[in-house]
Amino acid sequence: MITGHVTPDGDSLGCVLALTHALRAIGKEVTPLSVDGVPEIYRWLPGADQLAADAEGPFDLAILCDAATPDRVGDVGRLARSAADTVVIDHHASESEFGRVRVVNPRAAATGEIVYSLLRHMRLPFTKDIADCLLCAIVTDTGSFRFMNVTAATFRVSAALMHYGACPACISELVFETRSLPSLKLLGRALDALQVTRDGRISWTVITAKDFAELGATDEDTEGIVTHVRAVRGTDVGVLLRELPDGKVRVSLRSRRDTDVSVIAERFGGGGHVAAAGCTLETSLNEAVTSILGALNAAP
Ligand SMILES: [Mn+2]
Repeated sequence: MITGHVTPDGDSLGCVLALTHALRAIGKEVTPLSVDGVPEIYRWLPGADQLAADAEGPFDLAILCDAATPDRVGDVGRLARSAADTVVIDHHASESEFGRVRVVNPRAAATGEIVYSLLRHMRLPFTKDIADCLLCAIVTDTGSFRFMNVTAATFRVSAALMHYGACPACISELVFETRSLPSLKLLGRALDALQVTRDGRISWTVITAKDFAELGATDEDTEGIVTHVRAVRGTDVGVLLRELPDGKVRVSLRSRRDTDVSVIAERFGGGGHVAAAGCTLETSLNEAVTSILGALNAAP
């Protein structure tokens, strides 16, 4: 079995599918999994229709992509725990020791970069499908090569993937420039409610359960909104808080560079990277705003 994390993104799905294609090509029997399904913007990924939300174990081998622990992959974490052997491929810095084999590189912009090196190293055959999946992983985790995590290696790997027919402009258009109508209306409401703290350091906004209901939108439609929240000139941190149907509050944090938002997210049981992190709070929306802004204000 190969799985990515809960609330999947282009990196986790791209890696799961690239590995699935590569391993099937050498005769391995693979079950690709994603507990939370596939967001609309990633349904074009080759093989996306084969991702299952659950499976029956036990498996000979569990591979976790873009996730370091069974907790991060949701319900199928139980299958990972009971698998005979385990591999973790990830670019998040974490204390976890799960996985007999751990291929973890926090300097990689995307787990897709690591998977590329692995496939190369194992001399597995590359196809356009695999290249599309891995370039999607890189394009999405770097915001189309705009984030601080991009390195020369990111471009070298991407150039190699283009050699196999993958197209960054096509992927950017599919993932970033194509949105549902409710998702755009949601962006409008989020920007309308945008606020900046008195010291001008933090810009933040909320999306309420009422907003979601009135627009017929889901949390999937909030993808990318936090980037706009952080865009206010002079601010260092952008925060998007949204009220989910189950009563919990999901928080996305983005920073330019002065604040390590992964530390803040970890304090509330979440995680991520220095410049991009998230967590979920089991409080009211107002309490969540107070807690998160309080923690950010206290941060150096
Ligand atoms: Mn990633």
